[in-house]
Amino acid sequence: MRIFSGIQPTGVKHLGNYIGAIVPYIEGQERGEGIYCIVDLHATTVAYEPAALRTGSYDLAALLLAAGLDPARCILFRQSDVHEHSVLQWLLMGVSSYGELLRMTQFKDKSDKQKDFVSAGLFSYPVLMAADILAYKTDEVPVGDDQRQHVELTRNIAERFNSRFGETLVVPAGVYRTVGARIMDLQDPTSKMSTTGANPQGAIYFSDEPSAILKKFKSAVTDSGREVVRGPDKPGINNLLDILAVVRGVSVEEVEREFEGSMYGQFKQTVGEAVVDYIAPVQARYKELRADEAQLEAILAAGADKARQIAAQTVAEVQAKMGVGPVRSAS
Ligand code: AQP
Repeated sequence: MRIFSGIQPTGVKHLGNYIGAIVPYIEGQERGEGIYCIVDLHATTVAYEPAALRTGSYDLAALLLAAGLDPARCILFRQSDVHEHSVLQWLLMGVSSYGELLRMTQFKDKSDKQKDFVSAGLFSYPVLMAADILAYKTDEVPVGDDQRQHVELTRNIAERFNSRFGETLVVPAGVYRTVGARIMDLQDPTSKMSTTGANPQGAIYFSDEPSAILKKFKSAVTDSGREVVRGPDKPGINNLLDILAVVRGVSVEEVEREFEGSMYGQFKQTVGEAVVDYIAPVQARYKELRADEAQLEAILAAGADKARQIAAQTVAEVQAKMGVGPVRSAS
């Protein structure tokens, strides 16, 4: 069982990234061969600061290690260190259609946010993501719900390649949490919690102090009702129920039972305190690990060496099937 996922080294990671992706990564390294990639090339598709991108890879490596990734049990590496990703992206562009890329909702959302320049990289981003995944003959891709469309595209690309050139690539399955696959913005609970969200008060960042976290939950948008129960017109309460259920490792129904008859204010206070306690140990370990940049670089370099061996094999197979490069022996 091979598990692969990528995460961008941009901005400070938030509770949505943690619950939707990072926690499943940790679980993945217990279940199979986990391969986790800091996708710095993806981050170059929108406006960015080069110096912040470089240090962002160390920030993210430290956070992933603090959360529980263990380099002895999984492969953790930086995308740009393994050139095979970019080579495979180009090879897969020939089996990706312009029309399907145009339909990607993330491209539409992110291109709308770019003021005066939409890069071709932003448009072809999902093919690089497909290359990231397919390079490792991945079985499972743990991601948040917002990546569903990209995983579907990856499956289509793999199937199209196999039917045109012969069975070569593994068609991966997206794996999404049943609760917590889409953590919503605390100020606008109809939008996902996001690094590039409109209001920083809507996201819980790993750099937030406990007092800031409690304040954000206190001001979380709810509704005019009074009952702490799920409902179609209660996106704020639904989100807080999901968060508390995940953080405590219980079902949403159990949380509803506990807060029967409680006021929204009391419920929000409890969710805030639970989140503070949940992320405090990760925040503390992060500070220690982030202090040793040389050690982080060594872990990423060792991970890249392992990843390259697997990806190079896939690229060689793909090139051979496509008739790209010299004739190779069958070995
Ligand atoms: N709100 C969320 N709830 C659950 N999972 C989420 N993810 C992102 N937001 C939520 C998952 O986190 C993983 C890493 O995401 P990324 O760093 O590659 O960035 P992203 O998907 O573009 O999301 P961000 O961090 O919020 O950035 P922007 O603002 O650019 O959209 C992915 O598995 C993602 O599904």
